[in-house]
Amino acid sequence: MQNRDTSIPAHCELDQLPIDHALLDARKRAFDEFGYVVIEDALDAATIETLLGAIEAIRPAMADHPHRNKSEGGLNVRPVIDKHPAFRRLLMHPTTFPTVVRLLNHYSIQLIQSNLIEAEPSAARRLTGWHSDGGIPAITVNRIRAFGSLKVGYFLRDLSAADEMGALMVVPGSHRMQGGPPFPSGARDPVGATPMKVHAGSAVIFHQGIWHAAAPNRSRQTRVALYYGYGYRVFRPVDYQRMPDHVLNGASPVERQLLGETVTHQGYYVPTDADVPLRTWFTKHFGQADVGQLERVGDVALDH
Ligand SMILES: O=C(O)CCC(=O)C(=O)O
Repeated sequence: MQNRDTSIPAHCELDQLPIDHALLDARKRAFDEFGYVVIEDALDAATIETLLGAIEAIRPAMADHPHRNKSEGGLNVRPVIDKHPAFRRLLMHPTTFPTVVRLLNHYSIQLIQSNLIEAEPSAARRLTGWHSDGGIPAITVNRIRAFGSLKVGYFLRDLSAADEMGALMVVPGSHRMQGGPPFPSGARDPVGATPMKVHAGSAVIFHQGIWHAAAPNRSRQTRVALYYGYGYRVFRPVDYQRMPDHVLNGASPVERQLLGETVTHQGYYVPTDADVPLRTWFTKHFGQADVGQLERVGDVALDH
């Protein structure tokens, strides 16, 4: 396997990101209803090869990583974005990033996690059981997860040939179900469980509230997935506090925002334009974002 990392551009210029409003609106409707959207061919063959090469490049150093899955082998590394330039370059990938922004529908967002998970074949275990995302405590409204984040799952090997190849499974619409989907007595999977039988290079973008798991992997290949989570900056990141300098060095202002940097004292909570340079691009393409009532707080002249 060649360890090339040139196929993904080092920087993605915002103005070069393709914006197809009809497509993004359709994805938003599907995401709101079903809790996920599939983007086929999100990664081209050269990019897949680059990423698989990067995984091999980090494998020796990561073999003893504390988050490695001990039960079945395979890598489980988080964050992964700081481990190789190829992972860093997925931060604003042109095929997924406009959709991420449209679905979150705001500019005050950032990367909250990045995870490489390999699921090796196993007759005995599935790698990840059923859950929705969001940490402790779960923030719910009427027993439904509040929406604060989503994940982009990139799948680097074909998972289309059978149901049990370690694919991501979801219960469509379960982000809107109070208390989650029903599990029939004795059943392994909840009602509606659906494996994402995607081709190599596909991305699945899913709402944090959707119930999901990894399918058992009874194939002969390791399932290789990269998950990049994005969320509103009023919440904490999942798997880092501050990105290392080697990741931040050379990053554009928007990339620094997405990598969790801020400029002013309350920049995560009541951001100035310097804290959220993505705002200019967002407003140009998607209009004014919701700012609640907070822009009225502050120095208000009494005669107005
Ligand atoms: O694909 C997997 O192994 C499960 C991923 C998952 O559950 C997650 O990212 O929250």
